[in-house]
Amino acid sequence: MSSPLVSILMGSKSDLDVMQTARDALAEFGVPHEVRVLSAHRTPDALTEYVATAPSRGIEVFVAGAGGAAHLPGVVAANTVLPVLGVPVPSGHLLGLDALLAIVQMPKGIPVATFAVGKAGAANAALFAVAILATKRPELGQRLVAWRKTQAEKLLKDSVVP
Ligand code: RP5
Repeated sequence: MSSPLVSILMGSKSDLDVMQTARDALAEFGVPHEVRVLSAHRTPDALTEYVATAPSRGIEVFVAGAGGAAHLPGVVAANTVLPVLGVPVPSGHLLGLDALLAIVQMPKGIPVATFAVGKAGAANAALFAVAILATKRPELGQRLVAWRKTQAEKLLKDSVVP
């Protein structure tokens, strides 16, 4: 795979089941990416160092998933002006509502785009990353159009419920 364009970050290995969905979607589009487990509160120095050096490796978009008091996407956004797509991961007693509110309620000035809780959000964040990259790469835009066409065809094929 050529040098990564997207960084998929997660706060814990326990987020991998959800974030694998983003990884699979990027792989489906042939978008080179790298995946790291780095935590805003457990490994803050390693996280800021990683985010600071990512653009020099060609990273253009971050997809960051975390659960609980999900600081990760906000801390990534605090350290870069590249787009940060936040995925609330369901974990613990509040099942992702905590992470959703933590990510979506970023105070004015440091934006994080927030997606749905769980695998749907992880998939959509990856599709959104492809859309961002497609603004400068027409072939990716064509792949997105074809992907949506296939999705619609599948739905229509099974649209008649016997
Ligand atoms: C967050 O805390 C992680 O993103 C994860 O969703 C949650 C729980 O982490 P573990 O205790 O499972 O490592 O930092």
